Amino acid sequence: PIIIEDDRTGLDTETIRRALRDNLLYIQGKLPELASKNDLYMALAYTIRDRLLQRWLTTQQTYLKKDVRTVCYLSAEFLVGPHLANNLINLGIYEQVQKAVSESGLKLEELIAQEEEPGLGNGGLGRLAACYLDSLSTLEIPAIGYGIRYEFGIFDQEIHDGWQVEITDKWLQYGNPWEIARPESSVEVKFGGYTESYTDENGNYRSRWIPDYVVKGIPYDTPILGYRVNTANTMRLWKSEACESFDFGRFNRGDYYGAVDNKVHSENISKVLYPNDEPIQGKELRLEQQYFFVSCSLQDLIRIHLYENPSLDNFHQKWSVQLNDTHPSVGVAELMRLLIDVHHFDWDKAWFITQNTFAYTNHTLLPEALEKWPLSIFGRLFPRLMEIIYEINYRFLDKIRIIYPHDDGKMSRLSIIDESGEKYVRMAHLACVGSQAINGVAALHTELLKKDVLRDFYELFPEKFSNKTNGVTPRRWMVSSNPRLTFAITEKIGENWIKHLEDLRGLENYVDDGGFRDSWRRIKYDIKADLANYIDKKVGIKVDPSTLFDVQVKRIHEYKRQHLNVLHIVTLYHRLKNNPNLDITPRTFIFGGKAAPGYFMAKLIIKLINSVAEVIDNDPTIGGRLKVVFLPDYNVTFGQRVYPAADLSEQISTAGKEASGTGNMKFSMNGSLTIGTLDGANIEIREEVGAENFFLFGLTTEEVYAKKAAGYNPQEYYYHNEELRAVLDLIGSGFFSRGDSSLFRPLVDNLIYNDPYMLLADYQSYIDCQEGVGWAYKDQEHWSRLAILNVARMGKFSSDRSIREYCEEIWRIQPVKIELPD
Ligand code: 26R
Repeated sequence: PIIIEDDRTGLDTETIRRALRDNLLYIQGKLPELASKNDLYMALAYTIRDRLLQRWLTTQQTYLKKDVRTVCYLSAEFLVGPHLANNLINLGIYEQVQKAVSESGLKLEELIAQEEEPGLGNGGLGRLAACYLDSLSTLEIPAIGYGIRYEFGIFDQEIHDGWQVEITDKWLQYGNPWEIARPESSVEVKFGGYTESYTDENGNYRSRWIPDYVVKGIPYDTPILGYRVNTANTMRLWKSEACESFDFGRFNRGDYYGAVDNKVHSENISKVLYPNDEPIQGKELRLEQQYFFVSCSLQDLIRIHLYENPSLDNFHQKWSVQLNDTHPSVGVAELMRLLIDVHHFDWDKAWFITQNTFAYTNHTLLPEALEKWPLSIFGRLFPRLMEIIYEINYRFLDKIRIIYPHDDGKMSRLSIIDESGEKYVRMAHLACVGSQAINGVAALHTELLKKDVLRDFYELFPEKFSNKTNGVTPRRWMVSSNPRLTFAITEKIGENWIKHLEDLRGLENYVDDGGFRDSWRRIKYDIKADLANYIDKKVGIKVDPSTLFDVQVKRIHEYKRQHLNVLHIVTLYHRLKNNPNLDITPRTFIFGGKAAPGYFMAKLIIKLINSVAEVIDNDPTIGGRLKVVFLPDYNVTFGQRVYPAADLSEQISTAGKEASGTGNMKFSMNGSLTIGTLDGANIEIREEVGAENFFLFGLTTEEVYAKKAAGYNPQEYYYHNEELRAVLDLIGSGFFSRGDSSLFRPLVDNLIYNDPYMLLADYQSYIDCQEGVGWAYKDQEHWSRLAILNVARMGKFSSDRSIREYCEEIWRIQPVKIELPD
């Protein structure tokens, strides 16, 4: 007999089949014979969500009962990717569900492909937050991820005539089965207005904030299940709404449009993700977004805390709040405000709690990407926070004055307020002063933070600084995206590596096994053939799976140097034109990535890639030895397809510019070799896999600095390197732009006369290194050895390792086992 409970929780094929039918009928309201593929996907998603709910509720109940210490990850972005396949894998019911679904005449893979991914992030930072949520649950750490439920995530990218066109991402249009709205837990957030002082009933002198308007935040919760554990943590995203849908005062005065203004503005706050990983100067709405989700989250924490504790005195003992870059750093001032104005703490006690609650991760070295907000905007939107920040700064600088007497330079460099011209609030300074720990995301990055960007803070409190090298989750980036490789590995070394990635070392025993290398190559070939089919379907280009797949997927940025990759392609093309019988290793160059809509040069790079692709494709003398493909709309879903299919991973940023990179790790874990500079986590990847298994080129960070200091002149390279000059001239001449010599002029001139990212200085070294890659690939046995060794030595780059380090050294949080009731 099947009891009702089983239909919601049972994991065997028969129960799942029943549940699917049930959800289709009673949730989707569809008869099986009329159901669309999406109806079936939804029915399956609800079936799986039911199975998560029991674990989720038990997890939350356990946390409450045990009064645990919890980490709270504040992030403006969570780029989680599709949920269905990962939940199946983590629950351990992929096979049962596959069977249940196929009995209804369907393919599970097709239903999985139906899911629209939530694109609630730009790139690295947002995706890292998602990997960390996965690891937190898998390691059974009590955690909440707080962010914004953008109605429109990162835009969808189309390519028209070689140019990027942005399309609104309507990810919610068919509903989101993974979230649960909790309107009963809404909170209110103030904006604008003024502050006043008053004396309370006990004669205490206090401040209060009389806002201009108040916005309501409604939480939407999504369960994040760990791998083969019962822990399901919560990702809580806030949606903004107006407090009253109409302003009745205005409405009654006949001002109908004025009355809806407030509603429209309130709802705009969580409307859309800013698609920049570039500074967005003075966009008020972006600052409102940041404060909105941070205030909602801190109020939520306080409410949960007071539910379990008599006061907030021990707040910092129960919560560790991680600031994912400076985007949520206004939280430092907001927690002070809540403690002082609302909960009547005195300054010193509030400051002690605040400083011991927060920790700050920096994700970028680009000076232009360091957030600062004009005082004029900040003070108008948050008058009370402005007062608090002034007070924090005043007390902070008072201490500095004693440590560094008569050093005005020091004072103005450290100040939270930038007073060198127009006044700004420096968000990184607020984060540094208000946190107990500060970290970078790769060894080199942390060193550069200490030496350069945050040098004065490092001198002041060296004990706060540490490195936490990024990692990625092997559940999504190997098990889910690369089942064939997963099977091959597991067949040899068992499945422990999925939770203990260092165990991949065991693969080293098989590098000399010719049979293993053979099947390794066959698997890679099959995956490449799948991708080739997909490429043909998507963009109508035929690519040959036996060619070297050379892949660069990431946001388009000058510092990431996609155009250096193009210079290599044009160099090969130019050589083949001059010497049609030249023996080169046939390659397929695959690009993917979005450009910020306002970033002209990045958009021009996309156009250049597409233009070069077209010319090469239409040149019969090339005979398929070179192919260039730009795949539109790079996202998590496509990443899962492309990393497993790559032979070569392009990690070619100017040394000292890429904080860490995480794509570099995903490629390498899937058996692709890296060509890269000594930048970000590349350095540590090379250290792990061994210098002989990594294609290194380019200037080091020190050399980059030295060259800049000595007055870098790209023209010298242009004039002294004949091949380089020929390549740049070919692009500049209009050869790839139907004779239009003006189209790529800005790009070419920028390289010859300016070259801020030193492509020309690294050009020859890159070309030579690529030649080595080509030769190495010709020896397939040798290449397979290197690929296997790469995978075997990637243990360090699991996000489980990163999260363990955060837990031990910053959060001081321990796992809590979740037992399901029987
Ligand atoms: C201030 C502002 C508009 C802004 C600047 C930069 C907004 C967003 C960004 C993107 C940054 C923070 C980002 O994504 N950085 C990336 O973080 C990854 C995870 O740590 C790193 O791997 C990657 O090197 C880094 O560029």
